[in-house]
Amino acid sequence: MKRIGNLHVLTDTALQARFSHVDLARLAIEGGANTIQLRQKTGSTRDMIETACEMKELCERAGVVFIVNDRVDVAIAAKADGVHLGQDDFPIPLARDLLGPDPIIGGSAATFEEAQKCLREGADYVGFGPVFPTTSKDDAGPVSGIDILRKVVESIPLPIIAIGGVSPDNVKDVLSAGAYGIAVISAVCCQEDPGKATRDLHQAMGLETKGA
Ligand code: TZP
Ligand code: MG
Repeated sequence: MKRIGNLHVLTDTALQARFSHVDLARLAIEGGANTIQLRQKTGSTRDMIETACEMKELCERAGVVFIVNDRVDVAIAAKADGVHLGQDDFPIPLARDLLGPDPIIGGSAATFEEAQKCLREGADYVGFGPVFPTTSKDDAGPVSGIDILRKVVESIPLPIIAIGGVSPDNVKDVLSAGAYGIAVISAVCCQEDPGKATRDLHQAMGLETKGA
């Protein structure tokens, strides 16, 4: 299986302005994130490529997986480890044609049927959710809850990354349902200290600290 990582931090500069994407990547890596996803919905492509290249370098040095949200072109330009695609984004089979077999392609699913579609189309993992209520994504779709997450985990033979309202308080429930890992925005990016917030998640997940 490809190296996917189980603690994904999605960097966000729309919900907060104190930290840049690169700041957030650095702090999240320090806190124990093992996958970083650049998630930027606006702005110039050139700026985004520059940011992605900086983030890729940081991640590579730390042995952390680097994924670009939505933008196959930016992922290619920055030699990212992969791309994360929603149901209305660049189609997964076409992305695979462009990227080749090795890069990671993650697909978003809000329902069981969408998770099946991700599998059919050749995704390497499924970002499933919102599992819990979230205000970080306007069109996040219905909240699945833990029971549907469990059904997806039991029926879809791919790593399932739970997303949407995941925090240190509920991460244990998500993992108990069988999720391979979690992806978060606000639980890291919108906290006073994103490094500590990542460490809190890391600890709540029971992950081993590097060098410990
Ligand atoms: N996809 C489904 S919910 C969501 C995305 C990108 C937002 C997750 O953000 P948060 O702040 O971790 O709930
Ligand atoms: Mg998308």
